[in-house]
Amino acid sequence: MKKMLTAGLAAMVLVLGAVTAAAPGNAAPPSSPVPGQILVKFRDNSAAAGVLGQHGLTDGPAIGSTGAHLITVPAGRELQLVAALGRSSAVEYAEPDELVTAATADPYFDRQYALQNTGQSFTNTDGTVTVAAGTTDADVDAVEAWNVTMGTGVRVAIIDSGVAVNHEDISSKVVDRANFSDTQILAPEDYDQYGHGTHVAGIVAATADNSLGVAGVCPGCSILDAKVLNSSGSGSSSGIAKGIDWAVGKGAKVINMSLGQRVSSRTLEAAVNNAWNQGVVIVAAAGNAGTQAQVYPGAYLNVIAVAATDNNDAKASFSTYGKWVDVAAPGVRVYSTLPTYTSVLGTQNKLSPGYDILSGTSMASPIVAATAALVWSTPSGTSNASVRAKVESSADPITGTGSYWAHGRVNACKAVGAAGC
Ligand SMILES: [Ca+2]
Ligand SMILES: [Ca+2]
Ligand SMILES: [Ca+2]
Repeated sequence: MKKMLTAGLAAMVLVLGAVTAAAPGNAAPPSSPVPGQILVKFRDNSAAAGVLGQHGLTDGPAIGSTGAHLITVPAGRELQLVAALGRSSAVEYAEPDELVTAATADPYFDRQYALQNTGQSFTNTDGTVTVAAGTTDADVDAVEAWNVTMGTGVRVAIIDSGVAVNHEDISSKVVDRANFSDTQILAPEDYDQYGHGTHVAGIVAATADNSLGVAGVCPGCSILDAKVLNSSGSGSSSGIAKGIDWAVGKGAKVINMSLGQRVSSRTLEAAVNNAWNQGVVIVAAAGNAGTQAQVYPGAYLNVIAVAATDNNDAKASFSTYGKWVDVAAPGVRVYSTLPTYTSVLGTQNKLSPGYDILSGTSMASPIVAATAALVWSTPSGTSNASVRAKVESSADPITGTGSYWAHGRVNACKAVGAAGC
């Protein structure tokens, strides 16, 4: 007899009946120069040394084929020297070397407090859910992490209800898929009729900077879509074990399981241990019971179990917690991709098609999975043990650390060794 899994771990969203629409926009920071250097192109390079010398500067290396030279200047004087050199007739142009941060030109980026919390409040597109202002920097510092890596090409397996095949912001990230559920794929909607896997996948890897929707925490990641939950959100230990094996064979570096069951399964544990022994980082939701009750696979030793926090870095009331839980991540009112057709979760929770909010440790787990994927493409990415250790040791020790969860709320910026966390 199959043991039935719980139907994903998304809690009901709260419908608050708010009426104001959120203004679209993006959170691109103002531009600023890289300290201590500027770019100068001379009309005649033979004049360079003389012109630069008048300002106490020396010539620097050429920038590829551009003809511009990278000139070292005293920090803080970049703009002043750009202006002064620009007035010289020997100079074709002088400009600051602009600090480039990951673009965030995704229309709903400002709803993604989990990635960058500026204390924003917002109302979802159809006006049914208002998210109250949170606490600045109660987030995983994803934008800062992207200055180091966007996780290009790292494969994350989403063991879930499938990923919609026609979604503008996530479907193209799926590099392979397989169905281990009892749903027969007869129509495009059957790939994720439930709606859970599409939301989880978007949290990991929605395309960034495409002027559409949202951004994943690991925008460069690829998705392996293992459908183990059927159109009602149910599956079996055996199905999930098959999904894990498949993901390992397809080169997954991280496996996310936003699902769980109350009873341990030796088959499921064996699949998890095999994946770990093959070098995969495994992440799972801690559960939404609001108690300390263990949930599997999250409770297995080789799985990072994830609790949910809100936009004030407080434990979500629904989140399972306890010392067996490894880390926390935002899981309350997380904005991500949804099927564009009517999904089961969408109907249950009165969600807008395309994008909307879901809450649950199901939403927290993929944030951690994506963070692990980013770490794989840094110098810490030498083994799954090393990646896991980095994700856990770099977490911010928010209130509850050591009791609600062992290691804190994850911080992608610190995990990848970026500056400005
Ligand atoms: Ca931040
Ligand atoms: Ca996008
Ligand atoms: Ca921070």
